[in-house]
Amino acid sequence: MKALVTGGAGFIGSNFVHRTLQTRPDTDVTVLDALTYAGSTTSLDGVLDRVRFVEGDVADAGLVDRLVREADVVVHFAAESHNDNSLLDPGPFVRTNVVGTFTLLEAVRAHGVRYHHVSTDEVYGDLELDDPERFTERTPYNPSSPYSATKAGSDLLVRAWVRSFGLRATISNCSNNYGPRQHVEKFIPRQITNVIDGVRPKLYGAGLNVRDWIHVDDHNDAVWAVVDRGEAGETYLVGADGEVGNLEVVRLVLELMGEDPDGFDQVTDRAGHDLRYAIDATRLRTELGWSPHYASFRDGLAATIDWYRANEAWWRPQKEATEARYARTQQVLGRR
Ligand code: NAD
Ligand code: TDX
Repeated sequence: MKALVTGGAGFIGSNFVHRTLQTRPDTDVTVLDALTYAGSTTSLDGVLDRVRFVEGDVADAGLVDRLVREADVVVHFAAESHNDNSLLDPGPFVRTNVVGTFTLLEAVRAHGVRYHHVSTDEVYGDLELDDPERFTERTPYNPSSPYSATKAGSDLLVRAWVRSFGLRATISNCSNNYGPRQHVEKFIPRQITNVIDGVRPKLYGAGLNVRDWIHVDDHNDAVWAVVDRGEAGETYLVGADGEVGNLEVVRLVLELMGEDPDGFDQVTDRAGHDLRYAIDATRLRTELGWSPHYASFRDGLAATIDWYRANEAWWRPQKEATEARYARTQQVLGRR
């Protein structure tokens, strides 16, 4: 099978490429990635000679048309992915997430290629801490941030292209991923690399917010399950019953790294901060037979900490610029 993987030099996309070549070695993988600040070919170390790597933009219609024409399936990970950045500068989110997805859909439509759209649970907005219902495939869209609004927009384009043009497309909406090769701007790697640097972790507000953590390999196995066995035109939610509060995550990172669990700083909260995400993945489990392999968040987190300790050469180049961006975000928020 010839797979075109967009965003394959980013966190989830690069793990998808590694896992695909491990578990389905016959797959012929082409990666299309613009190598923004969030992408690096170092994330494909060890497999670069087994893939075709194309540096380019998913909104480049000519390039996208050429690559899609040659593929059996397109798996679309490329996106601007960080909520905090979308508060400072939403423009690239609209361009990559909305216009980029539109560009792919037009190419997929022209060439009749199977398309899988990787999306997020954030399109559903947030839940109260005591909401008895979790997100399901029937939850109405209600995004909060520029990031999640552009992801919601891209999902709706896919749904419209299915209905209007009969596209062979599926969508998966997953909860928060963790694991190796995640950019240090994101919550867990930021705190792990802070602790390695002797800097106290930064918790937004009181840390009451809850995220539903899933290991990136479990997410990527779900993506293949949907590509292989999902019904065209359908949406599947992906989650591993991994709800943990942010305060507890920070304390666990510190504890696992041999530090005082109370050795963190509380900083200005994120504007519009979603309170809680939680996924009901019954459909994926029952209809497609998927289940997660990482049973315990604690064990998965410990393995992730080991990875960051062993791979400083991978993350060190990102760290300074990321913390400078956070200092600017705090300044902007502080003036409100
Ligand atoms: P990431 O920011 O780590 O990687 C994004 C990749 O896309 C980078 O390699 C970047 O260079 C590339 N890219 C950005 N703009 C591009 C463009 N215009 N053209 C081509 N390539 C471009 O993101 P991630 O965390 O790996 O997320 C991947 C996908 O999964 C996204 O669509 C995101 O919305 C979705 N998702 C992420 C999570 C999560 O917890 N990280 C959860 C659910 C869904
Ligand atoms: O320094 C921090 N301190 C902190 O308390 C950072 C960076 C984050 N947080 C909080 C904010 C969130 O409640 O931690 C939680 C997780 O933050 P992020 O890692 O930025 O993730 P989130 O905003 O939940 O979005 C993630 O999951 C859904 C991904 O970045 C998205 O791409 C995905 O769609």
